[in-house]
Amino acid sequence: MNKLQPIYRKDYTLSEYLIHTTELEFDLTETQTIVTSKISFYKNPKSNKKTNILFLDGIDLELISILVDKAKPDYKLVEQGLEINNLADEFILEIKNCIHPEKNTSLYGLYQSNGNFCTQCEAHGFRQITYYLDRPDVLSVFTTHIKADKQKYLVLLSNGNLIKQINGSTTWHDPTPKPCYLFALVVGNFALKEDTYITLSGNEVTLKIYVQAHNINKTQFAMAALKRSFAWEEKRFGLEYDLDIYMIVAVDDFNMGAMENKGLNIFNTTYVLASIDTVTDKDFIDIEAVIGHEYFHNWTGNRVTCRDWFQLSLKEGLTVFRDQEFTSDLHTRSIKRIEDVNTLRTLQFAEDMSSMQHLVRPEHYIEMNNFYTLTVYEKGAEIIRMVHTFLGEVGFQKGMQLYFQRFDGDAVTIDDFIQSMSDANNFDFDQFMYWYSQSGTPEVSIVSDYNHNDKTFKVFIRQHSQCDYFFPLRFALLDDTGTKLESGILTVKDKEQIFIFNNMDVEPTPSWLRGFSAPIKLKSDLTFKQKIFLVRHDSDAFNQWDNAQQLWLSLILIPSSINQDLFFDAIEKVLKNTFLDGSCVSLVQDKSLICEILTLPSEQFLHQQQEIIDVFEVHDKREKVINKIIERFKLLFSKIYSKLNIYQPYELTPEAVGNRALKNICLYYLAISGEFELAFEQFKSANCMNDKMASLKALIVSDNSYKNIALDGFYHEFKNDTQVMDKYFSIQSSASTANVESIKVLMQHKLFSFNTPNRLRSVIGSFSQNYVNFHNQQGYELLTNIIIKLNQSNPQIGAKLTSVYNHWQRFTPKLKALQKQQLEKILAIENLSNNIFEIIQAALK
Ligand code: 0A1
Ligand code: ZN
Repeated sequence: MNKLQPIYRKDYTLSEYLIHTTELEFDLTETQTIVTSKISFYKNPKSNKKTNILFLDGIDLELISILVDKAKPDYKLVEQGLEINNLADEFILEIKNCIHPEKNTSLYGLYQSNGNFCTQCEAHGFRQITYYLDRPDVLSVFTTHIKADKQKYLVLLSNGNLIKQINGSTTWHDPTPKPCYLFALVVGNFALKEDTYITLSGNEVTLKIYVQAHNINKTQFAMAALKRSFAWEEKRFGLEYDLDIYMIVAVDDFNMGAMENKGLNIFNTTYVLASIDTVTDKDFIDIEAVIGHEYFHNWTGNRVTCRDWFQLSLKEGLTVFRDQEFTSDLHTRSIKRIEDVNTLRTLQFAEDMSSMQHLVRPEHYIEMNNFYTLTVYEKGAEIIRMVHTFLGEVGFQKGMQLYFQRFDGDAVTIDDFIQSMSDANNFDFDQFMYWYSQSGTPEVSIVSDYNHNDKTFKVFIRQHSQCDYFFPLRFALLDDTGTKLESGILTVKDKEQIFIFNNMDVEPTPSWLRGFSAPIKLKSDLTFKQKIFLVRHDSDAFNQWDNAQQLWLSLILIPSSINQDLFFDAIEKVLKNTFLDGSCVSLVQDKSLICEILTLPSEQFLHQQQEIIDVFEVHDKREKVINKIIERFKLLFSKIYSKLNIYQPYELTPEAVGNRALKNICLYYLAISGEFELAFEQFKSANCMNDKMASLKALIVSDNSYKNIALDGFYHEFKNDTQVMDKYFSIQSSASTANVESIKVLMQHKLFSFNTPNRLRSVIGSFSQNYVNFHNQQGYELLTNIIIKLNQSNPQIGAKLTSVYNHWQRFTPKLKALQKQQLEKILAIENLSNNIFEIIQAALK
């Protein structure tokens, strides 16, 4: 097998052999791990090929012994695996092999984090543990025996139920058949937080969260969030947990956020540990969402899994949709929607414009790990959301029930899911499937015409893509007080469509694509005045925010195109909320929403709107608007700040979160205007990390006498807290004063750790988004050298960082040429990993 040959979706074939049971034994020591497997294979009854050959995946394994039905088989070691010939239709394979987790820096397969052992098997990590059919459509019951030095390692975990425990060894049995990507093993020393959950049908589930001992007092929130996840899943989806035990283990070294291994989730500590003193409001809500996400995978991903990895969005798009709904139900739905759409439009739309543009259901891959993307996850979730919008909650749940009825215990495709939705509701989704088979962001325009004489309001919708997408367009027609004259969902399916509304006594202001009902780029003919009206009066909070964003965008990029004073008058009305002096009643009551409205589009979002990305021009133009905002609103910000900056015990209620959000955005603008003392006061007196971070961010906007005092104070207070130190590094890498030299200094810091992805992300990842300071030859050289090192040590993270160059073709000529040179330099190195190769190849195509 040539390792650089892509794998194609169209080439999917059934596995010739399947597996009844897998018995594994792990003997872990400090210098090696011996894995013994006993696997019972049988011929796949669905396959009609006549073959007696079995290929098993295996990478970096030292084979010690192999037996088939107790005899030496006819086998050979081949690249990336093992081939066994002359096999019967049923047989038992016994293999012993050796691996070296103690040397594994890729954090893939079996590896160590702070001396503890753990695994990451999705997508193809199991083949780095032992020889196996490492594909998601081969499901087996697993039994796992673990042996380790009992003096050193007290905790020995695997999936399922603990069935035996004698000193220094445990045996786990997982009764639910699963693909090997859901296998997990954890061995080490941890402190345990324990609780129970009683399911709807009365089963008691033991909940366990394992963390390093010094973090045990930061597990309370995660445990409560886990219980909320169990309860929400029962209430909203009618789904219960199916084992007697659910475990979460938190490790510092993890490539991604978390992993849904059956009954034994492994988490990046970032998404478990939480306390008021160490995480922000957003962190709390994100942690709860990730805990929910992994739990919800138990049904959407584990009980019903993917047939092949091209179907990844089957589990991820659906599970992201579910975790978004979880957060929406528990917190403020409109704010959650604004945040999710902002992420989608900033990052996924950009991915769609980059060299890594791909389908939600990709057609090919070289390295599957490159496809855990915003497109598969977030756009995938948007597609599921459209299904939900078309069918409504009741219809959607009917579809889910049919899906589980049909496929529980199976490995299936996206088509199977959509077919269930379709059959349960008698709804035709044929044309809808373009969302999975067309890449890129659809562009749609909308023009309307009001006729005073016949009182009609005509709407012309036009799709500009190659194919005609089928999508729901949620809308309302508003009168001049913001009252709905008409509202609903238009089904758009043709290249051009006309909708006519009769009996419109007054000319309405349309509110289009409410709640962002489809992941499209919509151009409407709304006038400046109409947009201002919608910022103030739309009852759809998403559209209030979105219209404000459009106005900010115009003000930044083409200042002459809008009347700044009128826009600022509207912003002032939004700001002068009832809480201030009662004199001006704004429709906007939610302070989180006011904060969102006051937040300018990010530089990254602005880049997308440019034909040629000029990072310096975008930065300057954005700064100019920040200064205009300060000029006009400084006084008001001061008033709001002092009104809101009163001592209140910490709570995570929407009201309290909103207060802090609005207070802190005022502080941010005030700091830019020079009010550093105010920020420093807050830094000293803050009663939570949220406010502390906000003040620190305000203090580092430019050089001032408080900046270093605050940073040093922060360091000394939190130097023993790994999570907070990530914030400490990241805030410095993002600072307007950061440059290549200061980043190199950070990399010399005694707490910098090249092999810990969180730390690397907080320094290098953050710096790569510090556009004006990163985009120069030295910045690129720094990044390239890091990528070259990662190629050896951790190719997954290496590929992530290489993706920074995915937009190179859109930059100004000099930076474009420099980035291309970097790509070529990386391409030329020896032993380039598949991960990085695939990204570079796409970029240079
Ligand atoms: N399935 C996980 C994400 C994940 C994917 C790959 C990983 O390692 C290569 C780790 C985690 C999720 O969606 O949460
Ligand atoms: Zn997931």
